[in-house]
Order: sequence, then C-alpha cells, then structure tokens
Amino acid sequence: MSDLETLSRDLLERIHAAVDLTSLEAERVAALGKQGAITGLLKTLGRMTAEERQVEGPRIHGLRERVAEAITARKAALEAAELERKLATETLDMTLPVATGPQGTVHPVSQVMDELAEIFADLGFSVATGPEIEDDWHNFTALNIPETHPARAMHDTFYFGETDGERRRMLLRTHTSPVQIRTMMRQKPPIYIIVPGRTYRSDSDATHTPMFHQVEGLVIDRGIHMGHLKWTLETFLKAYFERDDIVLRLRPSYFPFTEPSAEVDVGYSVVKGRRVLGGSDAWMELLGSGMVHPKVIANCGLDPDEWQGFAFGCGIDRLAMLKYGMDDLRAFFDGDVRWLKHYGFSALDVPTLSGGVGA
Ligand code: 2NL
Repeated sequence: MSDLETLSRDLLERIHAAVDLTSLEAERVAALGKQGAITGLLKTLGRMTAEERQVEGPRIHGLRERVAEAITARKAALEAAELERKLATETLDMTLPVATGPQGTVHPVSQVMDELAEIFADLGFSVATGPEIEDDWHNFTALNIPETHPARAMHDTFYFGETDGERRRMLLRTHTSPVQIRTMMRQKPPIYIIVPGRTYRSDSDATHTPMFHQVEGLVIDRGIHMGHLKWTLETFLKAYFERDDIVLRLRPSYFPFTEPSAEVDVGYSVVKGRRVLGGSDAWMELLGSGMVHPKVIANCGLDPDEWQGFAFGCGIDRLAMLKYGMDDLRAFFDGDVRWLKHYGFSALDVPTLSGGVGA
C-alpha cells in the first residue's frame, strides 16, 4: 500500500471515530489546517516536475476532497445525534401556570398625556418634544427673563456645575417653554403645538415634587387674539373633564413671556364634600396663559408685526389629580403597584374622542 493510501485510511478512520464536535475539529485541523498532513502534501506539489505533478496532483487533491467530505458527514451525524439526545431528555411542562408577578399598568400621568394629545389633535395641534437638559438662553433669556430677573430665582433652578463647549451654563428645564422656543426658531408659522413633558425645580413638599409634569400650548399665526385663547382652553377643558358646563374666568396676571397675561380659573361646586368641576359656585386656579410677548417672537427670529400668538401652561399632575380624584401628589412618584392598581389604566384604555377620553 502506498504512503498516501495509508494516510487516507488512517485519517478516515480517525474522523469516523471522533465522538464529539471538539475532537472532530481537532482531526480537521490535523489534516487540513495550516500545519495539517494534507496541507503539507499539497505544498510538495510545487517542488515536483510537471510529469510527477500530473500523477500526484489528482491523488493528493482527491484525498483532500474525500477527507473534507468525511468531516462534513461526520459533523452532520454528530449534530443529529446531539439533537436526538436533547429531544429525548429535555421536557417542557405545558401544564405550568402563566407567571403571576405584580402586573404593571399605564400611569395616570401617561394616560393624561395621551388624552391631551387626542383632544388637541382634534383642534389641529401636534405634540412637540425637546431636551430636558437646557441652556440658560432657551430656558430664560429667549423668554424675556433676563439674568437679573427675579423669576430666575423664583424658578429654583437646578444648575449643572459645568458648562458645555460654548461655555453656556446648562440646567434642567424649569418649564417646557424652551421646546416652544426651539420650535419657533426651526419651523415656519403657523404653529399649533402642545408640549407635554418633565420639568424640574428645586422644591419639595406635599404639593411640590422636584420633578413634575407640565403641558404648555403655543399658537403662532396671523391675527390671533385673547378670544382664540379663551375658546381653545374652554373647548379643551370641556373635552378633558367630559362636561359641557365648564366655566372659565380669566384674571389679569403677569408673566415675563406674555403680554397681556391671564390666570385661568375654572368654576366648581362642592358635592358631598368633594369638589366637582362645572358651574361657578367657586373658583380654582388651573392654568397660566397670555398673548406671546412681542420680544419673545422677535427673539425667535420672527416679525412680531406679522405673527401673533397665545400660550398657556399648567401642571399635568394636577390635571390628573382633579380628574381621577387623587389627593397626594407624592404617590405619583412612589412606584407603588397597589396605588397603580387602584388608579392606573389598562394598556387597552386608549383615549379617543368618540369613546370618551376618560378611558
Ligand atoms: C403656568 C404658566 C405659562 C406660558 C406658560 C409660554 C411659552 C412661550 C411663550 C410664551 Cl414659548 N408663553 N408659556 C405662557 C403663560 C403661562 O404657564 O402657570 N404654568 C404652570
């Protein structure tokens, strides 16, 4: 028997004898790897005469092919055997009950945000969002609140110790207004947006949390006046509280970014010791609002003689408490599943105007 036949028998025997994928791989490397026996034989072809090569070439290449085929076949057999072993030994108990851990729900704040988006979409508003880490200019200066303005101190701002690359002082936005500023600078009017989102102020007691949720609305168009503002808020609150007898009272007020400014009170009555919105027995303050200050419009690169608008803002947490009857703001942020079970919403309670936004 020639050396080549001996080698062939030896290699094929070893491949058949490989008991698992690891030892089969070792055989592959020993035969076909860089230092492998067959690779070594292939290298000898280069040193042969043309005649020798004509005889030896097909023999060596044939051997390489047979060995490679044997490895592929052995690999398939080993894998099939492994699958058979698993199928025979591994079992799945189909009678096990479904996992019953604590079940989450949609948070009331998320529910109210969805309701706001639905109601305002019907009035032609879209939802805008933006960064929670802001710079001084977008959060204050553009809104006509200069460096020395007491409103900056009033906002109890969380400042970052460092500045960004342009040496701007960064902060956690104290209201969602910087998103409206960014929208006015980016987008050509007319603009009809609401901006719901997280806001931050260094304040913490029974009625204040350092992080809270705000929604602001902004309209920029031609010929906008306070009448549009009042109608929009009335239409929104009637849809939100699902009552036609919602009455609003606008009181003169002051914000640096609106002129004139108005505090919006909503009428309520007391039924069995609970405040019920509707009517005008008594009033509670619900929103801040006004006509966008011409300086704010100009700061965003728009001509205040051409474009006017109104804006408003209010707390989402407060809107949720009033509608769904919670009395402690802090419970909103405890993440207590029992509280959520009581007040939370199913993922399928999607607010629609036709189905009633109250879920
Ligand atoms: C409040 C008062 C308000 C605004 C927010 C606003 C935004 C821009 C321009 C002008 Cl970009 N105004 N927002 C206006 C009036 C009141 O919120 O009491 N929030 C809880």
